Amino acid sequence: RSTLSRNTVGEYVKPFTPEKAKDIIMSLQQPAVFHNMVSDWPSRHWTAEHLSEVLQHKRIRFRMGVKSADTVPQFETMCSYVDATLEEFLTWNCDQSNSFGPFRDYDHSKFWAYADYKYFVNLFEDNSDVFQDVLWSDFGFPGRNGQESTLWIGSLGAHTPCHLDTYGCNLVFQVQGRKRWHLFPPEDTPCLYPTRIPYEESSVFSKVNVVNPDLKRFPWFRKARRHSVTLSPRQVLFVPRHWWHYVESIDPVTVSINSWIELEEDHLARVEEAITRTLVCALKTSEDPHNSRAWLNPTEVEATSHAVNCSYLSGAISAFFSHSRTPKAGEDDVLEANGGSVEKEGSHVDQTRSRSQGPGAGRRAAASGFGPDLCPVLPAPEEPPAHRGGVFENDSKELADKDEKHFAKSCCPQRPQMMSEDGNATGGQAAAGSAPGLSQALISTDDLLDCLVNPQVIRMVAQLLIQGKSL
Ligand SMILES: O=C(O)CCC(=O)C(=O)O
Repeated sequence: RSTLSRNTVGEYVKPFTPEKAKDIIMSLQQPAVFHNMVSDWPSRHWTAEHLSEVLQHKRIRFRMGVKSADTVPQFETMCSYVDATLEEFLTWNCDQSNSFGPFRDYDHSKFWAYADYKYFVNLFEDNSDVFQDVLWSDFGFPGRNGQESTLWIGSLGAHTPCHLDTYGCNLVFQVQGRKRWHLFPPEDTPCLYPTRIPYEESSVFSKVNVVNPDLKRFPWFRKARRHSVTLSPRQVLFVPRHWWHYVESIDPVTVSINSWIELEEDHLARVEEAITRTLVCALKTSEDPHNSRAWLNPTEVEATSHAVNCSYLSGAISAFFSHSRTPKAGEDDVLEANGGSVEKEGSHVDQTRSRSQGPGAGRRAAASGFGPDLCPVLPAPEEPPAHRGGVFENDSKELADKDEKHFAKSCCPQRPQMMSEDGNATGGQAAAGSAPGLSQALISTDDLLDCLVNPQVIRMVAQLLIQGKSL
């Protein structure tokens, strides 16, 4: 059990020095929870009530979602939005019969509200002193504070659909209430059915509602290795690079603060993101030039033109090269095309690490830090879907149970093949027997995009572009 110690002059002694914490963050390749690292941070007192006093009449945009256990993820494009003060939010959330104010159309028993992904710099523009209340320097990032942080305030059931962040790794400080995190490792990406629609730079969404999966549509999800953890106040979760996550508020009010830490590998990720943007914008604006809102996540300002996207891509490639010109001693400075990895020094530390130290070396190195003040988030034992789910009653429990049985029989250990050797489709709709006859609508723009901008395809395109420019 973790304990909090004080030194002889009564100051808190943190379990890890900033150097040690950073060492752990930079080498650990599995999620873990830090304890006793924020006991003296002023922001530990940032309850929603406190923030409503600090922010006074500031109107904040809340995402409104339905409390349901549908199998389809509630993407941000499907939600509605309410501009309200925190005080109005708290009134709606506490006095549930209240039918006035900006939330009047939202029955509290049916909806949740989420002021999510709010950059401090926008929220506290008149009050930047509060940036000092967040001290990521304790984790080995000197000078990093609220300026590089985002705030999340939600009601019971508020959640973020399953996605991975393409840039950086993440530190999340839980301030008020508890949140349940469902995490999946990057190697399980095919089992998460990645999609770029809705499009948002820096997020790859999963088509699966991971707390109530439709296993008939997404059979590979059965193989995904869920790691679950409940994050309580004063704990800090470390989310390693490219780990998928679905996050839900399981208390009446939750407040959390996070900061994404940039990594060397982000230079390659920026090239990949620029390629993705170019393809998504080209195809979606050709499909319907007037309706970008249907596919563009509300966090994106607008669909960008092809010219802008190409210059963004060129900029990302130049930045990639300018950050990988000087090789570090002992590392390859050649681009090698070996069918799966074309890497340049510093471009992809995951693989450099596993080449030089063997798989799992990062985990082992950090394992020395595990103990009462650093708890690894472990794979969840296999549970029937009804027990792993979100905070709401599972409407389609029976259906999911049936699916489980069906797939226990039919799911093979290898990933299903899309094409047989003779080139015929063997999986998905076309092989189902009950599939609709061939029609023009068989392949939609989104079907095409799902394949074109699949992370594995984009990785290969980025590598070919970089290789072409380095000759
Ligand atoms: O807390 C949430 O709802 C989501 C947080 C998240 O996605 C992140 O910190 O990357």
